[in-house]
Amino acid sequence: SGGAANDGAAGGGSDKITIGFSQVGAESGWRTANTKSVQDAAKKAGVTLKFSDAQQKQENQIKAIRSFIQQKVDIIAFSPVVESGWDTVLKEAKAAKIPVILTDRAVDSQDESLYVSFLGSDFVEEGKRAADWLVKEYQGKADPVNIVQLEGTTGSAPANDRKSGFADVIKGDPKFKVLASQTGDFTRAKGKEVMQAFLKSQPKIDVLYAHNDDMALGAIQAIEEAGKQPGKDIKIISIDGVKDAFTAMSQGKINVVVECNPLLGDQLMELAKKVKKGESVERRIKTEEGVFTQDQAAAALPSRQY
Ligand code: GYE
Repeated sequence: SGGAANDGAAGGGSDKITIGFSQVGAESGWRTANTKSVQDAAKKAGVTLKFSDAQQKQENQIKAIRSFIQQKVDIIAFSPVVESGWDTVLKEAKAAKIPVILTDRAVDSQDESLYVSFLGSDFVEEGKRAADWLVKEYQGKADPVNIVQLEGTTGSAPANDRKSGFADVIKGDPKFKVLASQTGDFTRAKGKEVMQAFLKSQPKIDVLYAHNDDMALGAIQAIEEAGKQPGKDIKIISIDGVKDAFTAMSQGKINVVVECNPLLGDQLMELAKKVKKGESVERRIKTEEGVFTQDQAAAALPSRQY
C-alpha cells in the first residue's frame, strides 16, 4: 500500500527511480558492453542503479534479488543466468509489490505474473540464422559436413535456444552432422580448452558453431596452435558481433557472425519509468539484429559500438 498516494504526483518525487540490477557476470565482451550500456543509460536517465555482479552463479543472483527486496528498490531488473529455478524468489518480489523486468535472458516460469516484461533478443532466431548461413554455404554439395558446437552456459536461455534453433534448420539435411557439442561457458578460456579437446577427439572437423564470439575467439587460438587455419580448414560461425570478432572476420578467421545487440540500457530505463508510473508495457520486447559475413566485416568494423 502507500504506492497509491504517490501515483498522482507527476513530475515530483515520484519520478525518482531506484533499480536493483542483477547482472550475470563479466564472462564475455557482450556482457561488458551490456553492463556499460545499463550503467550509462541509468546515469543519463537520472536513475539510481544498484548494480550487482553474480559471477555466473544463480545463488548470487537470488541473494542480490533478496537484498534488493529488503532495500525496497522500485524495480528489480535482472538477466537470469539460467532459465529455471526462479519462482520462489520472484514470488517474494511480487509479495513485496516490486515489479520485475527480465533483461537479455528469459526464465521458464509458468506463472506470467512474476515479471512485467522481457526485453532481449530472440535466441532461437539467432540459431536459425547461423544454420541458414551453413545451409547456403554447402548448397549443392553432397559430402557430409562435420560440425562441432561450443555451447553457452548450461541451462541458460541463449545456450538452449541457439542450440535448438540451429538444430531445427540443419535436421532438414542429413549431410549435416553435429559430431560433438559441449559447453564453453561463454568464455574465451573455456572455448579454447574445449576446442583443443575437440581437435584431439575428432579426426575431421569442417565447421565450428560457437554460441558466442568469446568462445569462437578462444577456439581460433586452439585451431592455430594445432597448425590449422581458422575460417578455411575449419569454418567458423559465431554469435554476438563484438569488435574482436569483426576483426577476426576481416582477417578471414571467422566466416559469419549473427548479431546479438547488448545495448539494452536505454530501453530498460524507458521501460522502468513506464512501469513505475503504472503504465502498461509490452510483455515481450525484441531487439533488432542482423547477420554479417566476411565481405562486410572490414567496412562494418569502424562503426561497431561494442
Ligand atoms: O551472447 C554471450 C553472453 O545472454 C545474449 O551472454 C547473452 C549472451 C551472449 O555471455 O556472449
